[in-house]
Amino acid sequence: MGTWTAHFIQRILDARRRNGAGNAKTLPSVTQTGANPGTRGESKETEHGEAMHRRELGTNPTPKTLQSVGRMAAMRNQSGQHYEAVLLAQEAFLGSRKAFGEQAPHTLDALSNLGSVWKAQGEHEEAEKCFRGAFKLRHDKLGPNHPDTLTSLNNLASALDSLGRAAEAGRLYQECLERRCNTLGSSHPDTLTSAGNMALYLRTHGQPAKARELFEQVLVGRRKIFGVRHMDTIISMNNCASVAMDNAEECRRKCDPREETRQQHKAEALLKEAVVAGSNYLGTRHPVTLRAMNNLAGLHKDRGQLDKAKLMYEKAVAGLRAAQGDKHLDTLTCINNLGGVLRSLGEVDDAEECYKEASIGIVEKLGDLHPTSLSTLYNWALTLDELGDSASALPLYLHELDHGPFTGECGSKGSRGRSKRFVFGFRFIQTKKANHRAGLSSHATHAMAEAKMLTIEDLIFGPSKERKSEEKTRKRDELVISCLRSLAMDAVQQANSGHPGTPMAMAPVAYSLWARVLNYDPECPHWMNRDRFVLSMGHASMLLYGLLHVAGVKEVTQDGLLTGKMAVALEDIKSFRQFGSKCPGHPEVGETGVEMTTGPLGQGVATSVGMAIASKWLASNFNKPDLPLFGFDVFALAGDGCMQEGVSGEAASLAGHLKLNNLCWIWDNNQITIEGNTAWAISEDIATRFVAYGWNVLRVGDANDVEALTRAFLSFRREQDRPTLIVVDSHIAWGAPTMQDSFHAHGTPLGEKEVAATKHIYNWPDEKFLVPEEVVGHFRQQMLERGGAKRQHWEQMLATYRVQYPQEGALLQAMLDGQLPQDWDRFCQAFPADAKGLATRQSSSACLNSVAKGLPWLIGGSADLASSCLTDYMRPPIRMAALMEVPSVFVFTHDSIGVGEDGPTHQPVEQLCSLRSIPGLFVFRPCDANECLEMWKAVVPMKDPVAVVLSRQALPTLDREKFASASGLHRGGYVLADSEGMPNLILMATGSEVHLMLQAHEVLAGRGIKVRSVSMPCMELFKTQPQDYIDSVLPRACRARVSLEAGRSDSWGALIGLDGEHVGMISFGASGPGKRVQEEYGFTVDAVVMAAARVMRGTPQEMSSRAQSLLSWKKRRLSSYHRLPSL
Ligand SMILES: Cc1ncc(C[n+]2csc(CCOP(=O)(O)OP(=O)(O)O)c2C)c(N)n1
Repeated sequence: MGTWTAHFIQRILDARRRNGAGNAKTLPSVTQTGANPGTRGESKETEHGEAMHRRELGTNPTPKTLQSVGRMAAMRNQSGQHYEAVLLAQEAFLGSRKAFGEQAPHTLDALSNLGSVWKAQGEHEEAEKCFRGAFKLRHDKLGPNHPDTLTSLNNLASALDSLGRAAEAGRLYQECLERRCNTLGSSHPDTLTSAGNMALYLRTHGQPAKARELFEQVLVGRRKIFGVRHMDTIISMNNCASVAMDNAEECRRKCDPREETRQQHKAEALLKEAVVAGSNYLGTRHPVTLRAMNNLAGLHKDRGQLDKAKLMYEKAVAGLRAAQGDKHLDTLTCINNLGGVLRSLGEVDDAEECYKEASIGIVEKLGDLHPTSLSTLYNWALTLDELGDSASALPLYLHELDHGPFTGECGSKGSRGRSKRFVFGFRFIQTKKANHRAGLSSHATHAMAEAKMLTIEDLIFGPSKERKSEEKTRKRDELVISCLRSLAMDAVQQANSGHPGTPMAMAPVAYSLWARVLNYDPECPHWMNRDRFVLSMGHASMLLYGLLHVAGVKEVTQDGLLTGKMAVALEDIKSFRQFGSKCPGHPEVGETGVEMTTGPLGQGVATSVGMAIASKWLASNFNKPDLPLFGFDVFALAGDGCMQEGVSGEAASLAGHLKLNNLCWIWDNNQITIEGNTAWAISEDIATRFVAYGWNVLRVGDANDVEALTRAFLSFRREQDRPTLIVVDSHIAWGAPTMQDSFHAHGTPLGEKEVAATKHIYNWPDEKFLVPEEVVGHFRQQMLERGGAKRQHWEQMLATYRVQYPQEGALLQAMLDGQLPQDWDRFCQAFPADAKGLATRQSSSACLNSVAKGLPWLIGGSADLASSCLTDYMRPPIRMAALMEVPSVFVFTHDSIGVGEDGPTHQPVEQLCSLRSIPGLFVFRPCDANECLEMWKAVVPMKDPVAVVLSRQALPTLDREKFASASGLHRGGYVLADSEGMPNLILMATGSEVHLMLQAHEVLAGRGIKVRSVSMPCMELFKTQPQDYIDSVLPRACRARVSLEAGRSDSWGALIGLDGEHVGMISFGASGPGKRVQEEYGFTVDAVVMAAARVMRGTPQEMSSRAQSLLSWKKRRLSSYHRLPSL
């Protein structure tokens, strides 16, 4: 728990004590049932029992002791003390493992128990690992059909479901159900439990009809076996009632009131039965009874039966208080619901009590920026307002106005139509807020004045003594922020170019993040599990350079060695944007600690999604229950421009889909771009778009509010299910007297006078590039205390990991060193000759899968197109990969006109040449399955980015007895077929055209020409060979050269020279059968033979004739338009 959170909670408790919260007016139902003595007594007992068992654990752990510790964990878990529960459950598991061995039944029970506790805490990845472990061990020991194995399977399915791996979860639920059905019969209680789980799964995954059918079958089965007074039967009643309520809602949407009422009656009857049976048989404090009460109360409320709803909520609150404690989120939510009913009944005093209690408790649990907190605080404000206490209501309204517009979290999680309700909820709240803003202005002025003295903290926690000591820290924070702002102004001014406005606006945001939240050690910036920070708005680079300098980040060479120097020295900042400076105009990955090269808007945030996936991948591949090595978070700072780029939307959609809770984007909502106000170009509701992507959307209304920013970041850290977007309202060039909020401040130096005036406003000395010791100390100290300590702890953990898990440790090290596992290519096999052949995208896919078997960290992605592309296709980030020298492999298919019927839109005749024009990128176009195989063998160890260009149509697999071995690919180009002696004609080709080349070769050789055919799968690789080799393949003496490729000629000039000729594409292709299209565009043996004759005569086709062909293609298009019948 962060110190801030602990402090926050302490303040709530102090305030409550001061306010005499223990004696506060309690709700009628609470007074009736007593103030929860059960829980308190129980917790004392629990602590005593725990201490006793711990003592025993240390000396003589018996199964009984360990089981008791496990039970304690479950009890703590139930009463919402998740952290303590995890500790106890871990203790029980580790104790059992040590005492009885890994496979002992007690150990496996303890492991399952630990999984359940993790799950309750929302740590689904941990839970999944425990359940999977228990399942595997039970499966091996007890067999697949043993009841314990199937219980583990069921648990595993539920953890996977929570992790968003729905398809896998569904399969496992189904398997569990089938196994139980086959071994126990369809009416066995365990089978019914499985059917119930399956039904729940179907309900949450959009199959309500099937879910209803199953739920009803389960209820009938349970009534038969257990009768009405059994927990499982009551659970089934609850489930069937929930389905009926869903149906009622559906009918309301479809305007079918008669069916709606019928469904409501059905739900009501079931819930009443559940409440009565639950109360009599399980007791009024049992979670199942309480769930029924809560649902019944909600139903009454929906039907306008407020008195009944009130009664039922009161009962539920009393039960929850007794069973789960006053502070449990379920209790607080129910109190909030009760508040709503009381308010509707006009019992505003009591409603206010409810909202107050719920607000304090929920803020304590979730932080004051969480959507649930915001709506509860807002409800509280409404009741205070109605009671005439506008002075108290106002700061709550203001808090909500500042942080709440994007928090329309109305739908319950997982319910159908959730995103729609989100959006409607959001609109609704916005309208309400607008009304309140208007209403506020009519409040009495003295109330305003009085209220302004109060802050939300004052209201919730009472006036605080700590404020004074915080004042000192606040002043130091301000100094760092002013320093960052001034450095940006100075550097841009000195360079006389650059972007000062955004660093000035975002300095407090970056400061809050780096100083208070980011787990990053400036002494060791290459620590693997560090949090990542991406400045997606690369033009604001001076913000990043300032941060790196003031935080004292150390330089790391490209080989990963610390030099002891500053990564960004003040001298580097002084030479901002100058030739050779370590501080170029836009940030570039290198020794400076920049994590991502940015500049093209949107690309930084898009890449941050990849980074967050990498963090999850590392965690799921290397973490162990007791050694969680990986789990870093990724933060990206984005501007309006990033949000406008399509790529950010696609990336955000994927992040929402994958539920990347380790990803946080911060949107600088300054409403200014290069030309002026964003309103000129964009009017969509960006925040709502993110709500629809499934993100957690928070808002901080003032970029200078370091405390609110910190709370927002901590709120992100608590989020379990979704990525987070923090919308920060800011002012570009904040503080500049004439430039603030002006688009000029985006990309123009402010001018000496304005810089001086702005520094005066910041209360900062008018001295250039001033970085006082105190500033560095304050910033660095905070980062070192947190990030440094975490890094050191991590390194100890890594050392233990290497000892306990040597195999994984070695794998991790190899990965870090950029080495390949031994015999990584052992699964790769050559292809036999085959005239019919395979599309290279198919052979490449087979090779890639063989490579992946021997190379565990080969990660691929293919959107949802794997079956049609068999790989992945993408282009926008290739330039960045080449610039950063990241060894990514980009795979393209549908390489040219051979695609055929799909037509020119799918025949990228220009791509090959344009890819080849990217510096540092190696472009491969293999001609058959064996070249594919050799290509993957060549690509995997490469340290450069690669583009692989594959055919969709089948290509023959060449007989390598007849032609040269495909291993020639490792030199980029090689002689595939030859004649005796020095050639007097050289043919060159790639990919699909190699086969045409070989046919022409045969004809030409038959005519006595000394022809040589060269396969050129990767020009860039060929050009890196020693000149001797190049000359041996392409002897300078032979200048009669013809290249063949179904692409544009642009990249062939260097290889064919002025005397050569290219048989390729001049215009776009056409739709038709592939072979026909190839013939139409001149890919025939005759055409190649004619070209050969021309170059051998020394009269290659003239350049202008290519232009003529293009012109005639254009004319054809024009005339076909003219032929259109006139209307
Ligand atoms: C993909 C892309 N398109 C266009 C640009 C040119 N460009 C650089 S900054 C900018 C405006 C960005 O506005 P915003 O993100 O609001 O930044 P701010 O003005 O707040 O600094 C544009 C269009 C670019 N860098 N990348």
